[in-house]
Order: sequence, then C-alpha cells, then structure tokens
Amino acid sequence: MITTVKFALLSLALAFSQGLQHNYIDEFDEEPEAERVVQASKYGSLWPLPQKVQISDVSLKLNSFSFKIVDAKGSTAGPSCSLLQNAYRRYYEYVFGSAKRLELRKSRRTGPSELTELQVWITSPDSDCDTYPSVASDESYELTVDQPIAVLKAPKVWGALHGLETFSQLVYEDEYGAKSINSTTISDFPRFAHRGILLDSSRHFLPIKVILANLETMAMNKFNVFHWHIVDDQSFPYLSRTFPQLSQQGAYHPYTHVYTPADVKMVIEFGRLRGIRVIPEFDTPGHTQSWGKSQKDLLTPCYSGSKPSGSFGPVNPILNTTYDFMSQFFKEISVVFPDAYIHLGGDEVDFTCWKSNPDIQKFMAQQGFGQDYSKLESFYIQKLLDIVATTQKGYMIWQEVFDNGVKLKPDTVVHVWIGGGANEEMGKVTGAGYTTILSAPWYLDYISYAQDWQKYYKVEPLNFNGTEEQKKLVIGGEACLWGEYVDATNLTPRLWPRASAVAERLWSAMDVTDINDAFNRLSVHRCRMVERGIPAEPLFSSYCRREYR
Ligand code: CP6
Repeated sequence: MITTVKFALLSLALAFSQGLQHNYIDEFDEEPEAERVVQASKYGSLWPLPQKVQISDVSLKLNSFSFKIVDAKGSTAGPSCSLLQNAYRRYYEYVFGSAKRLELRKSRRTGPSELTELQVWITSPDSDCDTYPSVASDESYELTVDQPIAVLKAPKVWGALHGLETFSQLVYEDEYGAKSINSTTISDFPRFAHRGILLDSSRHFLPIKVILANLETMAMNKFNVFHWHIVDDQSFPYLSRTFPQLSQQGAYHPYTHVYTPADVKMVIEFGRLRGIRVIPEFDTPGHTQSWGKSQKDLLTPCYSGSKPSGSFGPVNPILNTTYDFMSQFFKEISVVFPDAYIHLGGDEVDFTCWKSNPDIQKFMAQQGFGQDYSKLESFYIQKLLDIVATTQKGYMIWQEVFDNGVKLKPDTVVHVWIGGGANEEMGKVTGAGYTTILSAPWYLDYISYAQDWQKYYKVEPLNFNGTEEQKKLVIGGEACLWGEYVDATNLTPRLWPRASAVAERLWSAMDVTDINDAFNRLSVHRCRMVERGIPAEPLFSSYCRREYR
C-alpha cells in the first residue's frame, strides 16, 4: 500500500512552467494528457517507483561540506567492502555533482533542519560484498530520511546499492540551488528478479566506454542483468584465449574491434560493483557466420545441386569435431564469465543449407528424422546443452529451443521473443514448468514517431492464461537493443529513457500503471540522466535545468 503526504517540488514547478505557454492543441491534433506538460508528481522524480513510499513535507538541507555517507555501526560490511565505499563516492558525486562548493555557505545559515549523514547498514551476517549477484540475490532495502540522519538498511549490499540510488533521487534543488531532501520512509524490493538489457556488439562493435556508460545507466534504473549478445553472423569480437583465431579472423578488426580478456574482466567487475550480472550469449547453431571465418568445418557447407556452393549455413551438427570444439570453447566461457548462466541462443535456424547438403540428408535418414529438420536442430542443441551442463552452468535459450521439444534442465530459462502469440507462449513455457523471461514487447531497436515508451510501459508480463504457480515462473524480462542500426553514435539515446519504461514495469508493483504520473516522474528522471552525463533523449517538448553538453 502506498500512502503519501503531499508535497511540491518547487524547482520542478519552476522548471516546467514555461512549457504551458507553448502548449498549443487544436481539435484535430489532440494530445493525450501525458503528452502535454511536465507536472510535479507526489512521488518526486523516483524511478522506478519503490514499493512503499511515504514522503512528508518536512524538508531538510544537505551541505556538501558536512554531509557524509558512512557505514552504520552494526553493519556487516565495513571499510573493507570496496563495493560499498566505491558506491558511496559515486553517489556523493551524483548528489552534489556540479553544485559542489558553489552553493552552501549561504544555506549554512538555515541551521536547524539539516541532514548530516546517510548511514548504510548491512544487516545480514554475510553482506555479499565480495560475491557476484545472482537471480536469487536479495535486493531489498529500507530507507528512512529523518533529521538529522538518514538510515539505509539492507540485508545485502545489492539492496544498499539500490537504496543509494533511491536516496540520490530524493535529493532536489531549492530555488536557490541548495540541495534539499524531504523526510521520507521507503521500503522497497523488486517485483521481478531478472531485469535485463540486451546489447548487441556483433552488428556493430561497441567500445568498452559505451558499454560501461550503459551499465552505469542501468544501475540508475535498477536493471540487474546485462545480456551481452557478444557475437553473431557479422562479427566475432570476443577474444578467446583457447581459439584466438576466432576474433583474429572473425572480428571486424583483429586488434581495434575486439574484447580482450582484460576488457571482459572490466565489464564484469564494473557490473558487479553496480549489482549487475553479465550473461554472455554465444548463439548457435544459427547466427554463426563469423565463427566460420577461422573454424574450418564448423559450419555446414551448402550445396548447389551436387556441388558445394561455397557458402555456409548453420553449425554442422553431424561432425564429432563440432562437439569437440564446443566443449573446449564453452569450458573457457564458463570460466571467463562468473555468472551461473550462459545464454546459448538457438534462435532463427535456417534449414535451407542443411537441406541442400547430401551428408546431412544421409544423417537425417540414418537418425530417422525424416524431413523434419527441427529434429536435427534439437539433436544439436541437446548435445550442446549436455556439454554446457558439465561446466556447472545453467543456461538460457531463445524460445524456439523449447518449441522444438528439446529436453531442458529444470533450471533452464526460456527467453520469449517472438511478437505474435507471446502471451500464449508464456503460458506454454510456464505450463511445462520452466522459468521464463519476456522480451517480445520490448524490442527497443524498433523506433517510431512519438512516445513509444508508453507502449513498453503498458505491458503486463503476467497477462497470460495460467495458474498462480505458472506466474511465479516468470522471473522477469529484458529490453533488447539489436545492433543492425545502432553503434556508439546512437546507442545511448535510443536506449534511454525508453528502457526506463521497462525498468519500472519490472521493478515496481503491478498496480503502478498511472501513465500521467509516469510521464511526470520519467521526464525528471530523464533530465537527471542527462545531468549525469548520459545523452538520454527527451519524451516530449520540454527542457532540463541543466541541458546536455
Ligand atoms: N539477432 C539474433 C537478431 C534477432 C534475433 N536473434 C532479431 C530477430 C527479430 C527481430 C529483431 C531481432 N537480430 N541473433 C532473434 C532473437 Cl524483429
């Protein structure tokens, strides 16, 4: 239940009052309410909206010289927890940012109502400080802001990270630019455990800097999974220690367009420090053209009549060498990426090439597969899954693998992506007892005129026919930004704040659906991302107090 004492963000009202004068609407071009002007939400600029919020109208000042973020006395994570110390520094910067040192001599005089400290109190005996986040991580936290101190209580560091972000979102500027915060009580936890973003570094190489900036932005939106669609047909930028020739031959450029082991480590640690899991996807047997550049015999030779045509199809599923290669390759991947899951793809396998190849035809006959090439696909995937299972990893797969009836480990995550019939598919997958995540409605590589974030926002992941037990198997979703038309020049504004809509759907309570309130909060949240150096695009005509530069 959400109760709130009304309060107004003065700076906000000021900031957007100008918009009113220019809001021309005629009868032929009527905009829905949410497309008009930004107004103050009673929830300030909190995004995604916490589960329980109580904001009072008592306002406190923060002084950049005296305000401190510190470990609470009884906290199980002390000064040795660099994850937290790191986060304190980051959020101190975000809270005081550009206004540091300028403001506060004057508002020092305001005296009594000041917030001097944020105490961070990890309550569980094991803080998780030096571990990696997982699907089972406790991300909950409780935040109370009350003169003269604020207390952030969380069982694990993961909740503390989210609470720090929330705290920073409560801070606003008064009309003189002084930092203020209202007395507040928040109790918060995610609705779904898996809240991801897919980035595609194969269609275009994404510099590490861009990936890190987006991990940072993910943390601002409480996303916790980076699904790294790292290789595909077009290029193989992953530098494998075991098979360096894969990127040597398969990357767009063997030195400048690759992710070295050190790069990958950096992405993983940067994510960990923000409570973000890094799940790599090595998609097979389709989407593998770049693998074939160096790996002789890995791909199926296509035939034109009785002769090889010179082109190649999906991974060749009938050779033992294929499985030897996959064993070695995924053994490496299972060590390089610490997450308990690997995404194995399995989508969009084109059978044309397999059909043309006489050796494959012979194999099909031997196995009794008839003309059903999805059986051959399943044959391959089954062997691959068995290989990956020996590395002690769980796996995620695109929905086709489930559709084809492959036998899956009970902990498999089925990734629903096909637009038509996604609800029905969720019903089938959960009906079969598998956990699932939803991406079908959240293909952010598609762009259109006007406020498509609202379309993403209005999705209800549990809107399918199924029992309560089935609905519990929906562990979340991912917003996908496929890379055909996206590189470092346009990735960030294309993703943000549109992905923020998905963030709130996956974090906040099911009944958080007020599109006008969402517009008001998201507009300010977007300006906050801009202030933090992220070129997030606007929702509609408006301005930010501090524009992007
Ligand atoms: N690449 C890979 C893609 C897509 C998929 N897999 C894709 C398919 C359809 C649309 C968008 C993206 N580009 N490897 C499907 C999961 Cl509409």
